[in-house]
Amino acid sequence: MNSVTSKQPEKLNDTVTELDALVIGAGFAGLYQLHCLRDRIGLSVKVVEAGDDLGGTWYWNRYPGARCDSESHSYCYFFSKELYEEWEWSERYPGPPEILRYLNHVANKFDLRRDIQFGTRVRSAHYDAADNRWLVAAGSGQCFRATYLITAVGCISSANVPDIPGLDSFKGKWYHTGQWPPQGVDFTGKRVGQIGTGSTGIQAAPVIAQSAKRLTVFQRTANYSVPARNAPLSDEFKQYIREHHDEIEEIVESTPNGHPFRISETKVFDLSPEERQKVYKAAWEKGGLQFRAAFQDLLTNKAANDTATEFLKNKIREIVKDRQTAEDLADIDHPYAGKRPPIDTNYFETFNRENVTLINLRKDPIERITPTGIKTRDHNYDLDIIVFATGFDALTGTLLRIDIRGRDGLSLRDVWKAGPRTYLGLQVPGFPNMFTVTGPGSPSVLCNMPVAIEQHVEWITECIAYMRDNGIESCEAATEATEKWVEHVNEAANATLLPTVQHSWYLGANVPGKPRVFMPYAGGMTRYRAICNDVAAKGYEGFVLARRGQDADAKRETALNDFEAAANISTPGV
Ligand code: NA7
Repeated sequence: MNSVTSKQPEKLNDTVTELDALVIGAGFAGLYQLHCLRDRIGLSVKVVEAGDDLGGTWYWNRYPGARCDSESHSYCYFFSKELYEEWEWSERYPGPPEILRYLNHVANKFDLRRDIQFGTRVRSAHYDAADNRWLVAAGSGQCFRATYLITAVGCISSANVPDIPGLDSFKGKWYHTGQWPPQGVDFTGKRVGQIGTGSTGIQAAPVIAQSAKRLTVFQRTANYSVPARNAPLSDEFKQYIREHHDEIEEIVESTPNGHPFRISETKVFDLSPEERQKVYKAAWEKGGLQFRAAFQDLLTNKAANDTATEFLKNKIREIVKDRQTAEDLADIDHPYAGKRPPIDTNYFETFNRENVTLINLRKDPIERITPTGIKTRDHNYDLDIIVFATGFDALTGTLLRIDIRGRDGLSLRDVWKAGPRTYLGLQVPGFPNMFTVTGPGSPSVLCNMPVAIEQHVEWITECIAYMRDNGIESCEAATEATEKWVEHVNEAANATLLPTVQHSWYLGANVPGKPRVFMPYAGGMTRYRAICNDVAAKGYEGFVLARRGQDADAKRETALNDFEAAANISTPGV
């Protein structure tokens, strides 16, 4: 697609702006979506963003130790070779400041800021069938009317602060890692309690421990972690990156997780125990998510996975000096990578510090927060600061906080009451012309995010271009195709060990009351990309593409009725 002259947003009055497309969110997804729709196919587009600046996840997640788990030379856009070659990453894994510098560079290069409105949180988005427009209202009192609504809200952007009794009474300060104050937090001389030992807690604890007077880590579920082995990139590697855009892109597009390394073709039991140990040792030394790629069958064969868990638990026992602490840290109840596998810098070593204590909540659960700290069943911990590294209402939380209503007032909250149902993670029946970038049912969080984002944004752009070229007014996932896709998402998950972990956020289990449905597509990015391409090549098979007119209205009506019947829901009034 070539660059074209784009239309301008039109202000209908002081509060209403008319657009072709409204994009919600100015992270990796929203920025690229704006560029594609505006500069490649000439639409009038606005991005609205709740934060005061761009960056999405990286705007909010500025907690101590925050760092991307994907390697920098793959945690970026590939669509522009010039952009890829001119940007120089400094470390193996970028931290928020460097990622934000990168995204600002992208925004400047493609002149994106002029069409982004910051500090604007979307409250509602209602589809008006008579006009085939989305009416979107923001907290600022502003409204937008757009033909296409594209949600680029991120998968892990709604903070999950657990409802522990007494939080309001706490006299100290508390923070959630996903809503970190831009000015930072000074831990010097403070007694800090950290709740949560997922990827975030594992990154944060070593850094907090360096300045806090005392750090008490409250662990509910023990977790594996592999050293990240972060380091500055060598000049040689920087040159390799500059000169190998096409090759690196080919790798990230042909591996199931979108990372710049291939998964081994060797199965665990193809090797003798000694040979296997050598592979694990080498993977441990190499560090990072590549550990998961050490064998082909780690995520599909429990016995194979057990060999990895044994290796990793032994590493914990080797590193951590206090026997009881080591046992509490190594008392892990799920397969390796069955939950999102963390990578770290000195996490287990941190428990050898004199000022750090681990509390095993499985033995001594939190009862309440008091004015002076945290009370577990058996102890009181006096604290000045509580850090909630307690994760997110992932994949659906941010979308469901917006009052999204499709045809005839159909509410997304009702439609997803029993868990998200989408076609390809891209659309929901009853919500014409609404596209969800990395929505539930797509690989999303099981993939290196920018790779998943680029694929979705390009697919959506091509779909909209096709609609316009063919006089199509609305595109809507068909019910039958959606039901089949949901089935396939379940099948793909069940072919792995992932759904066996009952307390995983992939299943929504971390948020009380959230339906337990395995949300991301575990069939691999490569397979998913091929499916999406095939759907497009067949004239958007599984989508109802409608031209304006009675015939189209009838088709939409049928699609909606089918969907309601399948989901067993009634259509609420507007
Ligand atoms: P995660 O992976 O959801 O981890 C959250 C942690 O917080 C995890 O250890 C939870 O224990 C713990 N948690 C949550 N609620 C509570 C309560 N009420 N009491 C005690 N402990 C609690 O979130 P992260 O931010 O670490 O990582 C999210 C993603 O961000 C990550 O996967 C990367 O993709 C980047 P649990 O395991 O539920 O027992």
